[in-house]
Amino acid sequence: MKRPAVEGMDQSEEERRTTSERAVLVSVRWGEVGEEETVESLRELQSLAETAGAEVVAVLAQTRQRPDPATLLGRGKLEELRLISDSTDADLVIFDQELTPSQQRNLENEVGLKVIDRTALILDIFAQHAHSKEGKAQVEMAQLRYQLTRLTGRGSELSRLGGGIGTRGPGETKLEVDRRRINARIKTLNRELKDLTRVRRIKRKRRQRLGIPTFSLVGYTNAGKSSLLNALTEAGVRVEDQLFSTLDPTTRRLILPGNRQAVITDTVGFINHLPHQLVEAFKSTLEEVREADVLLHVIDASAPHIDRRTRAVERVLEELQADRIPVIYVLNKVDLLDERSREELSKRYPGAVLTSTLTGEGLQELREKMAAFTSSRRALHIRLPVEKGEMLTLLYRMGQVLEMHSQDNFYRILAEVPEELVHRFEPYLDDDGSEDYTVGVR
Ligand SMILES: Nc1nc2c(ncn2[C@@H]2O[C@H](COP(=O)(O)OP(=O)(O)OP(=O)(O)O)[C@@H](O)[C@H]2O)c(=O)[nH]1
Ligand SMILES: [Mg+2]
Repeated sequence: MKRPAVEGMDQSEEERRTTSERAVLVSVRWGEVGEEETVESLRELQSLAETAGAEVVAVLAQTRQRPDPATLLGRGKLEELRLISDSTDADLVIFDQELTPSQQRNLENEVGLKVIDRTALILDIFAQHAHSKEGKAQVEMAQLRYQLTRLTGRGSELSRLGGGIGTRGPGETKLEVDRRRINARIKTLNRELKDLTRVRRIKRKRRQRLGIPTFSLVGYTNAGKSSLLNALTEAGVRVEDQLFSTLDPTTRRLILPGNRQAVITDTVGFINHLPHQLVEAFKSTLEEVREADVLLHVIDASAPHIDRRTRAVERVLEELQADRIPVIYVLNKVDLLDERSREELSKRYPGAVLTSTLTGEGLQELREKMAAFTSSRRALHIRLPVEKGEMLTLLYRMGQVLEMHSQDNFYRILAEVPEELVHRFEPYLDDDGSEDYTVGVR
């Protein structure tokens, strides 16, 4: 709640946070980057800025042959930035592109305002949203690592242009510490995190010993992962229309059709250009993803440029070495789609489950698919007449198609099929070379 500032008294930290800073957004593009991509990226930067508590007062974009090494922006645009910042009474400038420490310094000198980049902004949001001990430690670690790369003997210049966005830590620690102290702090945090990771590992091992399959929700931030966890388990996890509302992993039990026990974990969302310091620092949280038996990749079906977001998520999964875990695609928020986009998306994401956590649509289908993924499965080579569309649908709905190509009037398919469905495909088994190995759940 916003309290009026009392005259003559220092503004409290809470009040300072709720008084929004006025931000100018800047994007400098070069090379082959399309117009559409720039607009989308700026829109996302705006939601990030607003999530951090800023008010966006102006946006400036420039496309150049190549970036200016000293300031990214060319001279003319730099002048324009100065004018806009003045006339809008801005407090800070946020660049969509990563800035080197010297570019940041040059820009701050030229504009006379605090200048931060996308990475610092994301780190700031994480700092505000970290609640648990582990979350705080991880964010602080990421921030210190980021700081460390930017310490080029410029002392405590950060304080020169004020605090606020880009300078906040998860505690109220100011980030003006020198390299030695940063390194010492990183060491302590490392130790703390190791202990916390150990506890989490023990719990996970116990589940694995009991043979309880684990699902992990992954996806772009704001796709509806926490909403889905709540809808499937009544977990009561915080859901908000803002970016990165979840940082701490939540694990819940759930009973799938056939009375099968499972657990499902919700964790931090991904984004385009997720700072690698964060991925690195959130290793223990993200271990939940790497150790899952099945991933539920939640996609906001109503968002623009879905494929780009999906790719961004997949890139992070690769970075986490989680890209070989079986995936169920969940196209969420379908209540916002018309019939045509639904059909188009179902074609583009074959086998995906269309859900709405708002109307409950698709949730039962998702439960069934999850149950199918937990039974042991067999890899089959299948030769299916093209007119057997319903069998293909079944394969996509309950199994996982690994390879498929058409030949004459047949599809030749390699797919993993739940044991209890194998008999339905027996008439279509491809004789040559059907090595059927059993794929079990760890
Ligand atoms: N229309 C519609 N909105 C939804 C649906 N599912 C979730 N939302 C909304 O989408 C927003 C984000 O939902 P969350 O569940 O917090 O998303 P998240 O993926 O956990 O987001 P982060 O934790 O921030 O990464 C909220 O405003 C939800 O109310 C849905 O099926 N339909
Ligand atoms: Mg969430």
